[in-house]
Amino acid sequence: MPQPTASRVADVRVTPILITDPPLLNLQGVHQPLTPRTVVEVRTASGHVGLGETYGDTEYLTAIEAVAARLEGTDTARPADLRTIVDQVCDSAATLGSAADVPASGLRGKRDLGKLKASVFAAFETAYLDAWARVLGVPVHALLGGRVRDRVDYSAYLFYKWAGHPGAEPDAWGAALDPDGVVEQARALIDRNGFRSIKLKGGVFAPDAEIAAIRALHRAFPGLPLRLDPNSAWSAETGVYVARELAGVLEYLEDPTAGIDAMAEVHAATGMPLATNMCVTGFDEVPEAFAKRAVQVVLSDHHYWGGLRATLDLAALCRTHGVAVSMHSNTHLGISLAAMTHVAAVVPDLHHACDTHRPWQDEDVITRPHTFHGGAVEVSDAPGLGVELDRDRLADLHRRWADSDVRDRDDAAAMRAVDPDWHAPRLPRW
Ligand code: GKR
Ligand code: MG
Repeated sequence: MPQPTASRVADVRVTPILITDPPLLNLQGVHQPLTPRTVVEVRTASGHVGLGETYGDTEYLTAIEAVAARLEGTDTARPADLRTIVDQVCDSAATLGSAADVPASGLRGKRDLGKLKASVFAAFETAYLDAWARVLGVPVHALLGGRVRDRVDYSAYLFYKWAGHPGAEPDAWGAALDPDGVVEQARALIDRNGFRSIKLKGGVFAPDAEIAAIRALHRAFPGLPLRLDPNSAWSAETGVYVARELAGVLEYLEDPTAGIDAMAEVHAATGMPLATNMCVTGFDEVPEAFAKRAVQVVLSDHHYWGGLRATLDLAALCRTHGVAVSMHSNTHLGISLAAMTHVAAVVPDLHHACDTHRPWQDEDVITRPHTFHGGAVEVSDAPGLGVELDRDRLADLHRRWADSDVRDRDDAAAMRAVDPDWHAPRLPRW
């Protein structure tokens, strides 16, 4: 048995990094050449190190650094103490300044203090669970209740895309700006990773152009489940139109329109299953959305739902109400993918492949980046998350952060490099 003090926190390190990102297009603009992430390390008295990875934007980094300074002596086996500290830090306006009242916007639904707390808690909870599991010599999924599958399926996540960032050489993926380009991109992602379902990020071109791209994918990959996600770019009326055009072609339509009422309207009119990572992104939004039958698939994301255990709570809630659960993703590296895979391994009724941006990143901070076989990541039984930090790589990516003035992800600003008048469109755009 480990000593009772073995799981106590001796030291915490927070490392902001910048990672390269291709020019992926979305409703708001385009991914910047460099995007921030934060890596959290929690070292226990026994010398075990637990890892967490999350957003790197200033609002998160400020809170994460303030929390990190108060964690020494807490017990990784008692995340409740962590929650108290996160609450205290995030409730202190002096610590957070204007980060506490960011207006609702973006591609991940509402932004409020509760969601900030959930995100900050999640970054450390993953590291605590990783550390505690390493102390015990068990995988994280064992602490979450035990895996019910050996592999977790992910989908090919397609983006409309420029050939390269403005002023830079084309990248290896090339451009995808029409149905042929989208099909070619799908083929490249599937050839390399074996994905068995496909998601297209929409909201970039007018709905008919995106309908044409989905039809082209349907012809090129008959039988593969397809999804389209315009990030709420459409009115309810346009959502109904697209849902009717793509009936029988889509597995589900993701966030066709903004808000619970409009989503409910699209579903009621068409019967199309609707998924969301925008109109239900916190537990407080669940009752109304489920009562109005606005969503049929909730896309969980431990990074903002409040961690790995909260993800399981969400899955249980969805199960109770006959709503499916799957997983949302944002630009991320291997620590996040490991955490996503451990929690997905435990959810009993996961019937849709999870999203991941990971194939778009060509660098990582772990020594043995994951590979996808048949579109799936194998669930690790090694202690903790089963990944080890590549400290040289982490130092390189931190140096890049220190040498740069990029501190926040801003897709609209990146688009202004090409179109100086660009601003994220008012909704609905179509
Ligand atoms: O990476 O451009 C992107 C996505 O649009 C991302 O920011 C979204 O949060 O993938 C996400 C989604 O499913 O809405
Ligand atoms: Mg989405």
